[in-house]
Amino acid sequence: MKLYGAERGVNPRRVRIFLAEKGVADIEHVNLDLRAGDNLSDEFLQKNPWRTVPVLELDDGSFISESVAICRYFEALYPEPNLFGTTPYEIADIETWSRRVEFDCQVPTSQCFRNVTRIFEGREECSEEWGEISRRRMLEGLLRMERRLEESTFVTGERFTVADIMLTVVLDQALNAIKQPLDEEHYGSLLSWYDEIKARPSYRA
Ligand SMILES: N[C@@H](CCC(=O)N[C@@H](CS)C(=O)NCC(=O)O)C(=O)O
Repeated sequence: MKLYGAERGVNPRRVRIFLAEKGVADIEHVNLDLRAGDNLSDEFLQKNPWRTVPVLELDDGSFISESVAICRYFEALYPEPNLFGTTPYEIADIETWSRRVEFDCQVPTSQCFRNVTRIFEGREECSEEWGEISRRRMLEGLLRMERRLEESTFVTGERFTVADIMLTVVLDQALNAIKQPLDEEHYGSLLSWYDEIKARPSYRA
């Protein structure tokens, strides 16, 4: 199997952390330079018409091209450690929190990053105003996660799941790429959770 990704892309990173948590190492990694437009080539278009990474190429020549779908594929191949839930309730609860992280936190964070830094200017319309609106939405989304983490060790409760991986890449992008300061007073539980996550070996993936 071959995994097409990009070193700094948040969605490829979700898959890399997921694989590290599963202990899966026998995958060939192909790194694309998104700023240089590697993902826009005709060759890559054949692999994923959406022109995004990650993309997993299977040994039979088929492709899976959504990060969560790739994670689900690996969960089915390697059920342990479980990251998507086991009981019907737990599966639904992890899905609930994962979607909250994606819609309330990842979407505005990504929109803030793309519009404030104008990283893909020339390929997409950029708006400073939309970047700043997205920043405020990102901060609101992260405050909701702060409230959650005041009462819960991990995003979905007392064990690490895929929802924690989703929040990890959001926080990385907010703090390191956007350089958004998050103060202890308002985001203390979120930052403590982040310290725990950064201590896991999978964080280096
Ligand atoms: N929903 C997709 C999103 C994939 C995505 O947007 N990937 C970014 C990198 S993090 C990308 O390939 N961007 C290239 C571009 O926008 O040109 C997933 O979860 O895999």
